[in-house]
Amino acid sequence: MNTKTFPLLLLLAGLPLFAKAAPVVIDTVPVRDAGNTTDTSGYGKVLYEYRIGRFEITIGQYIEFLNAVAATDTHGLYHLGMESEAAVAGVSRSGTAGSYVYAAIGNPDRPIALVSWFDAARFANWMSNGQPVGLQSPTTTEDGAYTLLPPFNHVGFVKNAINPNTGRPPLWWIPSEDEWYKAAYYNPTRNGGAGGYHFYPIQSPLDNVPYSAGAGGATSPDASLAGNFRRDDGIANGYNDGYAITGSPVYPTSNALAKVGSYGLASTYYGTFDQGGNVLEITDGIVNSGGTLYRAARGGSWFDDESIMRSTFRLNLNPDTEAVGIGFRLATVERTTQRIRFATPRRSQLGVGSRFTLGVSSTSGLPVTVTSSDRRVLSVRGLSAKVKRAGRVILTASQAGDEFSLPATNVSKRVRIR
Ligand SMILES: [Ca+2]
Ligand SMILES: [Ca+2]
Ligand SMILES: [Ca+2]
Repeated sequence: MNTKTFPLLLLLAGLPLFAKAAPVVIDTVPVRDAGNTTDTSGYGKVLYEYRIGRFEITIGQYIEFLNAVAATDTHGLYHLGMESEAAVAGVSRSGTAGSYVYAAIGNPDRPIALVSWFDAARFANWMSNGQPVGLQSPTTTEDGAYTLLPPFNHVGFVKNAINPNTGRPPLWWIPSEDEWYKAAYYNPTRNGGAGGYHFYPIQSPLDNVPYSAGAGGATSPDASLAGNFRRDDGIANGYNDGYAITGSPVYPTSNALAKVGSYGLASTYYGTFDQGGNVLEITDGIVNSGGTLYRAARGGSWFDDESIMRSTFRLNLNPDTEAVGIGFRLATVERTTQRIRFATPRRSQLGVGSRFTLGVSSTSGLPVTVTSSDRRVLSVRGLSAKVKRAGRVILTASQAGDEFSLPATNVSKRVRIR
């Protein structure tokens, strides 16, 4: 073997380690304006920047999850209604326990329904753990963003500060009620730029009541005010005819879900879609109602009328409740900026034959790479520099960032060896 092909073979041999299957990509939007005011409802203030799913988690994304961790479905991530409930059917299951396989029924870009807070938490764990494949265990679904221990019938689970599987903060989680609420209703341009809230999760200037209309909202008087929810004005005119997708007040015996984002003109200020309607969304909020603790769900569903979409309404959910109108979206980190600190090498370090350690680091703590413009003058290996001969060289420090940090701006130093 010659030395030129050796590194290539090494790379190929190592490839499966890096080419880890991560089929689920969740499109997210940044929610900035940290430290915004609270709404009169008491919700919506968030002191930090974060990101939230542009769309509800889809049937297609949930199928990837099921096929990764539910060959044996220990914790009931699949619900038989995902095949049998005509209004929301989207996932079929074949095979037997130990070798279950899941496939889409109809359009996989519709939201997944019939999931509980625990299903959402397990999906968030799986995403935070890098989408591993295997049995439902602490390294796949049972730990990560949430450490889930039986019994699975109460709300006493809070988001971990550190994911034990990665040693870093969880990358994905169920949005807190404030995170969900701010993304849905807040608009920093309202009230002459002082910021304020919309009444529905649509940035309508006058907070008009939305129209119930088929996907796209084209038949409604205003597609920027349309959504998938139930409203009936008793006039058969293509909108407000009952259930939005079927256009009928009769409970649907066919699909009632819209493809996520299909009301493309009816977004929130931050650019999320369907926070009102389609599926009601589970949050991490905990509600004490008459001494019993529930999870808060918001935004209403295809099944609900417009009152459930209002900022003033929240639904109290048992954490193990699964229903045809219930789904979720996830939140993730907004990557922070980082800087490189790079101390100029001292003249005493720059004699020919000298070796020294480069004084370079990043504010994120991530390792910094330094390259030399002329390795015949000064070579760099790791952070060790070796001065070889007189000349001029430019040392460039870079840090590419990771899931938590943006790339740093490169820092260069001109060095002259005498
Ligand atoms: Ca379930
Ligand atoms: Ca009508
Ligand atoms: Ca929704």
